[in-house]
Amino acid sequence: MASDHIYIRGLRVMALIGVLPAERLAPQPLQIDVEMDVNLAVAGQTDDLGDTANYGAIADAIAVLVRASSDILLERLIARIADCVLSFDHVAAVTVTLTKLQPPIDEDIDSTAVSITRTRQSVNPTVRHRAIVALGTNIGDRVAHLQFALDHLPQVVAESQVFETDPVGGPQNQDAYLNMVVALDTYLDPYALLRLLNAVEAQAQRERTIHWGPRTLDLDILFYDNITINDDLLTIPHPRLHERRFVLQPLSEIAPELCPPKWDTTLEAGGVHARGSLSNLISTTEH
Ligand code: A4P
Ligand code: MG
Repeated sequence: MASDHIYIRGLRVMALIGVLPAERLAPQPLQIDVEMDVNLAVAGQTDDLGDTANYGAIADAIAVLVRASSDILLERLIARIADCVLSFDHVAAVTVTLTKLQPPIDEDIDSTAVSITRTRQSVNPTVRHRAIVALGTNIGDRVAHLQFALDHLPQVVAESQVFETDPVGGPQNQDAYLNMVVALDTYLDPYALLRLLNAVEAQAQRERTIHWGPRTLDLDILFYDNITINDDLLTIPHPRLHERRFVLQPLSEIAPELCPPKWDTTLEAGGVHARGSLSNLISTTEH
């Protein structure tokens, strides 16, 4: 374990949590304290945020996750917070303390709390997993939204070009999308990865108002290792990927073996235009 630490202290968020009927009805105040093991030596030399854990982004991600919680036990919520923190680069281990500031107990008591320590090893005793994620955006500064997503995803090991694509489905006269596909190396399980993607979407201020409507950022899991999931929360492989050139064209650049045979000749052509790499777009686009 590194002997360097970064702390987030006294993060206070209202959340729905608890076993009692009253606790299921109204959010209550929680406090989150986090101690992260991060090797600070490199950032100490380079002065570069990319060489350390970004505590601002981590605090935002925790707040979004806790606010959206409806867990019953502190034990469940704290495990999810630890997962979330460990998904950020450079965090080798984390100790989280989760405190109910107004516990519903008939005694004179200040607070109740649970605390856990998790390391990357304890989350993943075996191997890391390979996930393929599709990104889409058609509102505002689309290039910045893609970059925001890449900055907040677990380790990106392959990245397609960015494609400008005509909207498929949804309301008339939506603006064009930017789409791309990335491969991630992650120790998160599929559900923890989905929660992380939802938190990143929420941080990009996505509003889910219209089905298939315009969005600042949409993050879909296309594949996770070679597993199949089909339940209320997740469908993997993504059910509509075979119909969509805006997914298959970028996917074919980083994992052609995952595309259905002859997709390029059977799917209707057009509506998908390569715009080059994201880093190239960032350096050439005003935004
Ligand atoms: N969910 C289930 N499986 C998955 C998965 N594999 N990955 C659940 C991610 N989420 C998954 O998603 C609704 C719920 O799906 C999630 O809460 C999760 O539990 P959502 O993102 O809230 O809703 P949505 O985006 O409206 O639906 P969805 O299914 O993501 O829409 P699509 O199919 O991705 O279509 N045209 C162009 N050119 N480019 C686009 O990117 N995107 C769409 C959205 C439509 N037209 C487009 C594009
Ligand atoms: Mg989606």
